[in-house]
Order: sequence, then structure tokens, then C-alpha cells
Amino acid sequence: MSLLLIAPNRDLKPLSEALENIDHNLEVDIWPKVKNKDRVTFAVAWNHPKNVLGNYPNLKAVSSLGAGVNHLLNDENLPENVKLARLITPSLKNEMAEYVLQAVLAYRHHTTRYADQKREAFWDKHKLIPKEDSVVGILGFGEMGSSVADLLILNGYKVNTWSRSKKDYEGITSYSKDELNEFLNNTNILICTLPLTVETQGILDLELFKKLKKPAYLINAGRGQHLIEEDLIYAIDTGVLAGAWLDVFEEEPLPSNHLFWNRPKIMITPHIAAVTDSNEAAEQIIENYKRSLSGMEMVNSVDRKKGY
Ligand code: NDP
Ligand code: OXD
Repeated sequence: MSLLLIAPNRDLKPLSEALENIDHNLEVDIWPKVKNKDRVTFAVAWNHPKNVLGNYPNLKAVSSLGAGVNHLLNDENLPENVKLARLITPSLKNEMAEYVLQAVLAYRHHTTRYADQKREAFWDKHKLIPKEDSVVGILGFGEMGSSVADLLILNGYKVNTWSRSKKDYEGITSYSKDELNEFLNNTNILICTLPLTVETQGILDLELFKKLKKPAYLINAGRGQHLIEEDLIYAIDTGVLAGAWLDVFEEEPLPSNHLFWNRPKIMITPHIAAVTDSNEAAEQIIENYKRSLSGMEMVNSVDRKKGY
């Protein structure tokens, strides 16, 4: 039996070493070097080529190398009977929370604007955006969204959340799926930590931005396909949004000629909001590898019907 790691353009050596440190008897293959396809029962995948996972006749389960699973669910070559899981680790949650907090602070304190001014040797002061105009609204209140909420609450922010089901959670105002308009009307800083599904694709559009309380700002750390890119540019140009902070894009890496690069009101980071730590990941992968072999339910398993 062997465990296959597939993540083109990613250095998988630290993960394979971390796996072997936990279990010396483990057979680990790093795609595309696979010793025996028939021995592969478990795979760990990130941005894998779509014609690959159907080639392992004894594959029982696949784990995403991150929290998101849209790349697995989109793969039509992945057999229906293969079980899916994802990684949720403490550092992934902490990093996401800190990433969003810094974006909120940078927006309120005009940090990127001052960085631009420094390059121009230009002295100009801007008024801090007050906390009462900085009500935060988190789209998606799962592992990532709840971690973001905890840190923002700790920092004194008023936090609204939107999720399929209403939540009973201290410190937040929770809105359910059919209360989206009310949620938006009460939110200034919109944070997207939704999974990418048929229902959530393209959710960040002009109509949605118009419903936000002014001043309004967008932080997207979900997936690039949540956002209608031309709507963002129009919303910023017409003052519907004061700006945006983006970690994820329809095409990654973001092409060098993309319009977003030259927009001072759009901050760009290269999909680094929360990055899987190999040692933490290894523990969870081995746990799920064992569970999948014995037919037990995996931890952080994915509901294919819900799509996350
Ligand atoms: P979870 O599955 O834990 O949470 C998803 C949340 O979204 C839940 O609250 C769910 O509602 C809600 N939701 C799903 N569909 C809908 C819908 N149609 N309408 C309203 N609410 C909906 O996911 P995570 O928090 O772990 O991760 C979310 C996403 O964050 C990932 O899929 C990934 O795309 C992204 N991510 C990005 C990273 C980065 O570095 N940029 C790093 C890690 C994750 P309910 O609770 O009712 O089920
Ligand atoms: C993830 C990501 O889903 O890094 O974990 O985007």
C-alpha cells in the first residue's frame, strides 16, 4: 500500500519527510514518480492535473493539501466512490485570522496608501476610518470564518456572519442564507471565507457590493472565482467600494498584465493568507490514511453533495 502526493510546482519533500518521520514503514510516492500504481490507496492533492487521479485502481480516499476542496470536486475523473477529506490545522486557522486582521487594520489606517506615498516622498495625512464605520461581515462561518471572527471580536470589532445555517455563537450577529440582504445592509468590511461551490461562485458582484453600508471595503480570502473581477473595478471607480484586499484570483499566478496590478486601491497578495504546515498536515494525513484503510470515517471529511 502506498500514499501518493500530487502537487505540481510545490516542494513536497518537507511533507514526505514529515510523513516518514511519523511512520518509518510508510511508502510515499511523489507524483509523477509512482513505483506501482496498483499500490496507491490514498492520495494528497493540490492543484493536480485533472487526468491523473482516475488512474489508480485501488484509490480509496483523497485528502486536499489545504482547507479548500473545489479542485477535487471539480475533477470529473475522480471516481464517485473515492472518499474526500481536507486539512484543518490550528496554524491554518490562526494565519487566516491574522491575515484578515492585518487587512482590516491596513484599510482603516491607510497603510498601503502611506507605502505608495513613501515611494513618491509625498507627505499627506488621511483620517483613520473609525471603528463605528468598520462593522465586519464574514461570508462563511466555518473553520476559517469562525477563527477570523474570534480575533476580530477580541480586537473590539462588531462582527456579522453569514452562513447556510444560523449560528448561536457569542459575540457575533449571525445571518442565515436567506438573510443575505440584511447582513449586507449592516456590514462595512466584507470578508469572504466561503468555499467555492455552484452556489457561491460569482457571489461577489456589483449588486452585492451596492447593498453594503458605506464606506464599504472587500477582503477576499476564499477563492478568485467568488469575485466578478470587472464588477470590482467598476465598484471602486464609482465609489461603491473604497477598495479591496485580495489573496485569491480567477487565474493564479495573477498574470503580469492583469488590470488589478495597477490599481492603487486594490491590494494583492499571492494566495498566502493561510499556508499548510507540513508537520501539522502529516499528522492528519496519516490519521486519515489509517482510517481510510480500515473503512472508518475520516476526520474533516467532505460532503460531496454540499460541495464543501
Ligand atoms: P468550512 O466548510 O468550514 O465553512 C464553510 C462555511 O461557508 C460554512 O459556514 C457554511 O455554512 C458556509 N456556506 C457554504 N455554502 C454556503 C452558501 N451557499 N450560502 C451561505 N453559506 C454557505 O470551510 P473553511 O472555513 O474551512 O474554508 C472556507 C474556504 O476558505 C475554503 O474552501 C477555501 O476556499 C478558503 N481558504 C483560503 C485560504 C487562503 O490561503 N486564501 C486558506 C484556507 C481556506 P454552514 O456553516 O451553515 O454549513
Ligand atoms: C486552502 C488554501 O484552501 O490555501 O487551504 O487556499
